[in-house]
Amino acid sequence: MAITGVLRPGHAQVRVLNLEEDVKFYRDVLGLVEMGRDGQGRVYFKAWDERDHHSLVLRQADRAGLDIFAFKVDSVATLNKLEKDLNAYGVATRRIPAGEMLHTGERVSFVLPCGHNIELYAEKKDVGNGLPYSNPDPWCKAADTGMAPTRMDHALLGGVELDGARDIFMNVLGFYMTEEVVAEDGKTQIAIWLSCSNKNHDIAFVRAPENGMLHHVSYFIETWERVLRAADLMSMNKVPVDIGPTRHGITRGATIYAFDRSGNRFETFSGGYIAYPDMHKLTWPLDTLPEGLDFPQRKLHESFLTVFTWPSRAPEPFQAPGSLPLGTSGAFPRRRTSSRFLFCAPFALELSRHVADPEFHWRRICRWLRGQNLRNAFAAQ
Ligand code: M3P
Ligand code: FE
Repeated sequence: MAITGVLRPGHAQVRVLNLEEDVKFYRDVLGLVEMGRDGQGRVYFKAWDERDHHSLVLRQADRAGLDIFAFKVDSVATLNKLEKDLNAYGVATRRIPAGEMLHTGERVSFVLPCGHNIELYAEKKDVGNGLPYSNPDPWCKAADTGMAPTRMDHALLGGVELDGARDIFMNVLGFYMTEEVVAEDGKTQIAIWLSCSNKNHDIAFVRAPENGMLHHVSYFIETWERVLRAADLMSMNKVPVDIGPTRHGITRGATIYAFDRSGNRFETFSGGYIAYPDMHKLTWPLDTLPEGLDFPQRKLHESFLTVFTWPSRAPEPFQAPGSLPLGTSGAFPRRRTSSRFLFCAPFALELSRHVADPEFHWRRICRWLRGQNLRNAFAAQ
C-alpha cells in the first residue's frame, strides 16, 4: 500500500446561519447526499462517490465559518502513533469519543498555531456510493443531482501563524509541499499547498491577518464541462459567485468560487495534476499571484483576497508577523464584520501595495458584495 498514514480529508464541519436554508442549498443545489442528523441538530452530508458516511457536517450558529477540518488515517495504530508524535512535537491533543459524530470512531483533536481545529480519525462507517461492490454501474441517480461533486477535496485556511501549521503537517503528519507563493524576499511564504496523497493538494494555507479563518472548502467535479454546468446552476439558483469559471495557474485546476447561503466560500473544481512526493515544488513569486490565481485573466480579485469567514473561537488580537513588511498604512486591523464575513486586510500584507488607498479598497469590496446580492449581510450594521 503506497498511501499510508494520513489518507485524505475526511470531514469539514461548517457553521451556517439558517440550517434549513443551507441544508437545501448543499443538498439540492450543490448536490450532496443528506445522510442524517444527530442529537445536537447537526446535519451530515456526503458527496455521491464517497463511501464513508459523511464529509460535510453543518451546524447552526450565529457566525459562519469553519469548526473542524478532519483527516482520515489508515488505522487505529496510525492514529495512536500520530497522536504520540504530535505530543512529542509539542502539540497538545485531546480525544473525542467514538460516536460523538455519527458513525465515526474516536477522533484526535488539536489546534494549529494558526488557530484551526484539526482532527484525525481512523474509523467511519463505509456506507458505499450507492453502487454495488460487484459489477457496479459508473454512476447513479445521486450523480445527477445539482452540481454533484464526487468528493470533498480540500480546504484553504487562513491565519497568521502559517509556518507553524506547515511544520506540523510536514514534520509530523507526513505531508509534502507542492506549491508556494513567496514574498519579495524570496522566502516568506504567503500561501502553501500541501499533499498527503497523489492529489496536488489536500490542504492549503494562506497568510491572513487573523488566525482560524476559513477561505474555502473545495469539492471535486469530474470534468470542466461539469464545472461550466455548475456555473449554470449557480446562476439559476442565484448563488453569489466570487470568481470563475476560470483556471488557476497554481495547481492548474479549473475552478469556480462561490458562497453558500451563510457566506462560507466554497469551490467547485476539476483537473489539476497528479502529484508525487519527489516532485520539485512550484514557486510563485508574489508578483505572479494574479496569474497563479486566475490564469486567463491574470487578475487579483479583491474579494478573494479579503473575504473570509469567522474562526471558531474569538479571534486573536491582530498581530503583524515580525518578518512581514507592513503595508503603506501600517497594520490593517479587521475592517468591519457581519455574521457572515470577516473582512480583513488583503491576505498577504504585502498585497497592500496593490491597494494604494485602503479606504478606497474597502469601499470597492462593499460595492462588490452589494452587487452579489449579499446586501443582507450588512443590514444589521
Ligand atoms: C486553490 C486551489 C490562490 C489560489 C488558490 C487555489 C490562493 O484554491 O484549489 O488550487 O491564489
Ligand atoms: Fe481550492
